[in-house]
Formats: sequence, structure tokens, C-alpha cells
Amino acid sequence: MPEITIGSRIKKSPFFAATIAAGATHFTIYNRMYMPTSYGDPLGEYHRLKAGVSMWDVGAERQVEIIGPDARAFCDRVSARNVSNLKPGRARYAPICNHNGILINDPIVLCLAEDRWWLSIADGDLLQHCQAIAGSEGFDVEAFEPDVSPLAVQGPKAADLARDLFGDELVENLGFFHHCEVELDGIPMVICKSGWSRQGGYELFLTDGSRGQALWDLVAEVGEKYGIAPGTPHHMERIENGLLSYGSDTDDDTDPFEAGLGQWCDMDRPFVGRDAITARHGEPNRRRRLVNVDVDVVDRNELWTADQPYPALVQGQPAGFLRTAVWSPKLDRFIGLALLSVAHAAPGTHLDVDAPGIVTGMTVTDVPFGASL
Ligand code: THG
Repeated sequence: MPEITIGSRIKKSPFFAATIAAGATHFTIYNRMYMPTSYGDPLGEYHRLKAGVSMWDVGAERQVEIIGPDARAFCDRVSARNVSNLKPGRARYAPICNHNGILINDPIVLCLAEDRWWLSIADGDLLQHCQAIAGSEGFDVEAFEPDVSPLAVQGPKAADLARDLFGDELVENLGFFHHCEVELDGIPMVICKSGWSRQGGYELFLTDGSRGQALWDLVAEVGEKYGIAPGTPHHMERIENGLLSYGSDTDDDTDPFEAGLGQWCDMDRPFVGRDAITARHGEPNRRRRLVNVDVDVVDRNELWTADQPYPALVQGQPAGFLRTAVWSPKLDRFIGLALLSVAHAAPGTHLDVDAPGIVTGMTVTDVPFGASL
């Protein structure tokens, strides 16, 4: 296979050198940065995440920082979820749409202070969107990308590690999606009880990129007694547990309701995209739905993953796409996420998949996307 060139146009996270030294074998490109996706042992990394603790370079989850007197009103205008009552020190997961009501990101919104907010973004150019809306609608804010890079520690032993690092009191008082500023050995960060797994854990938002190696080394050293090792956001675990990967599970024309994020859209407020979504709700269907599927894979190689969206067919007619598929250690079979026409998205529906020699078909399961399988 050809290789991706490492160069100046794609940025490196402050933890990049540490991840290479630790043996990262695979990277993806996320927010124009390299982000590790494997250290060569996907099943081992999965089991460590579920039974121990794992440390992840998720520096590519960039922040869009919003500062100014209108910061709260601005965030509430761009967010499909109501964040108008979000308190400093709290965070909320929030879909963001363009004016056509199409999902363009699904960040965690952190209120740091009344006039200072972060949108901790998935892969997409949310900064330009925010700058354009702020300018065109006359909000008194500035939107920019600060020097902030999250390092996640995830897994059932992450709380013990956090106690050792930050002390019992901080950990006791930090509820889910709560955050605060803290320093460790002079390394400045914001700690938030969050992360892209359902195994529990924290994200350490490093606020001085020159200290990446120092933070990495400290976490690795203190975590040693819990068997910590480097890992990455893990598709097996997150698909088993219904976490959305914007851009993997969705395409450029996905409505937040189609993506299963309707529960996070507060439709009684005039956010960007609200009217377009409301207009679509008047139509007979919501076009498509993201569903869990069992996938019939030809070769039972547990490391196989869907490397592209595969067309789904019913009686030869297009019915949508199989977007993502992985082996599930928990269920002992291949599972995936498919974006399907509503007419073909009912539980039990069998669909053909156009992936000759790779996938023969798939069946919609009765667990709605968002729940754990
Ligand atoms: N951490 C940070 N930024 C991120 C992600 C992250 N940006 C992109 C991406 N991940 C966002 N995706 C999610 C999806 C779900 C959750 C977190 C990030 C999540 N949801 C909870 C739930 O669905 O129950 C809580 C929602 C809530 O109460 O607001 O945890 O991982 N920094």
C-alpha cells in the first residue's frame, strides 16, 4: 500500500512524538492533524479500555474558543441543543447544523466563564462557520483556535489514576461533564470528566502545547501501577455503545435526527438550521435513519473494518449505505452502522451489500442507535 506523506500542512499534536515513541502504528487525519488510531493490537487495546485504563492522544479534537460579551448567546445560536443555561464549569454534548439543518459537527460545549467558551470539535471546519456567523449576525465575540490539546484517560481504572494525579477531593467533586482548571507539576490544563467511550474517564485539556511530552510522561508513570498503556478512540467499543463518529457514520447531507441526535436538539429555540429541520419534519419521512446492523462478512478476520461506505440494496434498488463495520468482541460477530431509507430501516430488515467478496448482506437489529448493544 502507498503511505501518507508526513509534512507541514498536516499538524502534529503536542503528544505526537510521544505516540511515535510509544509505538503508534496507524494514524488518521482529523481536523488537519495526525491522530493515532492503533498501536498494532486492536483487541488488546479494546480489552484494556474495558478492564483497565488507556491513554489517548486526542489532541486533534481541537477547540473553537469563543470569547466576548455575547459568548453565551452566540454558542446558543449555533448549537442545536440549548446551552443558554450552561453554568461555568459544566459541559454539554451538542449537535451543530448549517442553515440547511445538516449536521456539520457534534462538539462538547464547555462553559469556562461567562464570556469564555470552548467547542471541543469533531472532524470539521467549525471555526470558519463560527467566524462567519459571528460576523454576519453581529455578535460581539471573537472565535479562534487556542493552544489546547486533550489527552484522554479512559477505562474503569481512570478514576484511581485521576485520584493519584489530582487528589481525592478534586475527583470526588468532579461530576460527569464537569470541568475545572488545574496544574500538575506546573503543567497547565483543564480536566473534564468526559471522553469518547462508555468506560468512564477524563480528558486533560493541555493548555500549553510545549508541555505535551511532560504531561504524557507523567500520566504514563503514575498510571503504570494500573497497567496503563497508550490506546486510541476505539471503534469496536464505541459502536457497541452507540457513540456517533461524525463523518464516519454520517455523510455531507445528514440531518441530526437521522443521525440519532434528535434527543439533543431543542427545537423551541431559533438555532442555526432549526427552520430547515422543522420544515423537513412536515414531510412524510425523515429521509433516512442511522441503525445498528449485524453484518455478514465473508472472511471472519477479526481485524477487518469497513474501509469505505458500501451501497445497501433491497431487491436491487438503492436503500442507503453501510457506513462503518467492525468485529464486536462482546457479541462475537461483525456489527456496523448503516444510514438507510426509512422504508428499509425497520428492525429485522435484511439488505444486500454491494461489496463483492467482502460483505454479503446485513440485518437491521432491534437496538436503536445510541443504546448499548
Ligand atoms: N471529547 C472531546 N471532544 C470531542 C469528543 C470527545 N469532540 C468530538 C466528539 N468526541 C464528540 N462526540 C461525543 C459523543 C458523545 C459524547 C461525547 C462526545 C458523550 N455523550 C454522553 C451521552 O450521550 O450520554 C453525554 C451527553 C451529555 O450529557 O451532554 O459523552 O470525546 N473533548
